[in-house]
Amino acid sequence: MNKPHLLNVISVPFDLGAGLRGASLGPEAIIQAGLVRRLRQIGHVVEATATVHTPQPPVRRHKTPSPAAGQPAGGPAADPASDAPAPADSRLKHLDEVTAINRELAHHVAASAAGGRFPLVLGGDHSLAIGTISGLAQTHRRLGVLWFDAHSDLNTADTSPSGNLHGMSLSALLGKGHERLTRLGGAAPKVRPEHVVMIGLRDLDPGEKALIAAEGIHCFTMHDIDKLGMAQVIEEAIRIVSRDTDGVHVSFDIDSVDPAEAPGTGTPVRGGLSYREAHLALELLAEARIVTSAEFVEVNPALESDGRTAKLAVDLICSLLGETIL
Ligand code: B3U
Ligand code: MN
Ligand code: MN
Repeated sequence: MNKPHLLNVISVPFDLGAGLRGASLGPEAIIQAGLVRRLRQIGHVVEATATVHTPQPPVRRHKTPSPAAGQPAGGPAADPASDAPAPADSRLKHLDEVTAINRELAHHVAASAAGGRFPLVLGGDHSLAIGTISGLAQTHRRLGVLWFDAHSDLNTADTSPSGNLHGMSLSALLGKGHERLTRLGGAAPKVRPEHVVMIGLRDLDPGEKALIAAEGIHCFTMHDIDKLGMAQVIEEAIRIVSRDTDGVHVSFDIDSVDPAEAPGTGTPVRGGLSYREAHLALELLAEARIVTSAEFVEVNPALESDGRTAKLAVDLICSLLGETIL
């Protein structure tokens, strides 16, 4: 295997950036599925695992006044009687909580990266990429980002159909959107569009498509993957994210994988990566030895009974970190 990494596993049980509760149960499920033992078997040194907390209502599996697992996370309601556009903040659900957790997370990740560790963040919903990548940006001035996702997470308050901040994290990192998100943990932008590659896309909103075109963001949609094959896609992606960069981060939304393999996620979309396509992508990245940090997000154990999506996340993390078949 590659040189062993000194790994910091950073758990973030937070799900208020998503429309459904339950992704906050993801880190514990991934750890319980044997992550740390498997990483040590590969030969990595797993240093003390940290959990990043801020106050949020507990996820309940039975009916209570607070949102139940798998139920809408709520947020400020729009006034249907008013035609006037709502001020930006009221269309950003749980902005205070998302800002607070990401500030905390950015500190943890920045300290880990500055100490030469490999930060491995377990979410939680994908709004956490704001904290992870803002933390990384403190040591990596020119970070390459591989964003695996069914969605592009490039909405802003003006384009989002939902107001859910997990659909706005990448735009915030590119400097588009609310200042509290774009300037979290340092000046905007945290990453440059030419250093971002998106893989697995199949469900985009009109404003997201416009931003991709305007910024020239490199995208490999499911159509491209079908046509080219994952090996070629990753070869091209590696070339793009290693050109003129000083680190490469993998932001892996488990909903990039087909719901047949990853049903435990809040916004599943048909036609995703097969089990082997997902593994091959991460195995090829491990072979290329370019990845310096990663996050795995949107595992929602409340939406399934057999824990298979958390187990899949463990398998995928191990592929990325150098576990081989032989
Ligand atoms: N684009 C939609 C849906 C979505 C984005 N990310 C997830 N879902 N997980 C939105 O709400 O922004
Ligand atoms: Mn996402
Ligand atoms: Mn997604």
